[in-house]
Amino acid sequence: MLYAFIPYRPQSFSEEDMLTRSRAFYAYMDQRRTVRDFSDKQVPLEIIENIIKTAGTAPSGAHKQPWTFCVVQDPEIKRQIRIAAEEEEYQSYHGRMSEEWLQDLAPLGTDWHKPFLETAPYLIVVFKRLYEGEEKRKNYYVPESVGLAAGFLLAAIHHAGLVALTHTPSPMNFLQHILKRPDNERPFLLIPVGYPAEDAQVPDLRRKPLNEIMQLY
Ligand code: IYR
Repeated sequence: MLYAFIPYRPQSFSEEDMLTRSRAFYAYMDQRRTVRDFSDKQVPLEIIENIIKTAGTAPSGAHKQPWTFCVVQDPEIKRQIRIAAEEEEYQSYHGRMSEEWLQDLAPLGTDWHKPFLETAPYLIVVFKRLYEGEEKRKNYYVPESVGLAAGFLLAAIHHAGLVALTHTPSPMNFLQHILKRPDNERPFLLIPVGYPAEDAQVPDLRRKPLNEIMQLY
């Protein structure tokens, strides 16, 4: 069955306004930084709900929307997640990650301690959904779709004036168990969200310039 098709007339702008808007949006997005030092200051739940609604506007294969965003604010569940994540991360930093990987991470100064998993007011755990329903109807381009939604999520978090960390404890199947997710879901990203700590610092890194990331044909 074909969808009903309806007119699409998005807002449009003059070329001059498009230039101004695209420059301003780039400048704004370029201020986004991954943060590892969080304040414990509370954030109204509705802001998080709006952010997740925004993530849910991402395109997806066959419009299957193969994602679930679990929002954890309960301190006890955050504690369980921290304990489990730190156990895995301890193993990763002490033998599971290759020498090359550890060298690549060294400039970031990360280690197996993950206090932000308890400090941040919310943990958004993004799950990908491999299939739907009893009859296991397939979802398509699941990692691409969920990756796009996660990108929208990060942009919405930044736009709201909050900060986030895209955390990937590995392996992260403990999230499946702690959050009692169904069999068709797999954890994709663990994203603490909140305000930065007053003394938060970020590495003074540089983003690749346009000529290194764009090829014009
Ligand atoms: N998951 C670990 C290690 C880690 C891996 C990458 I790739 C990073 O960009 C950062 C950290 C951790 O969260 O510490």
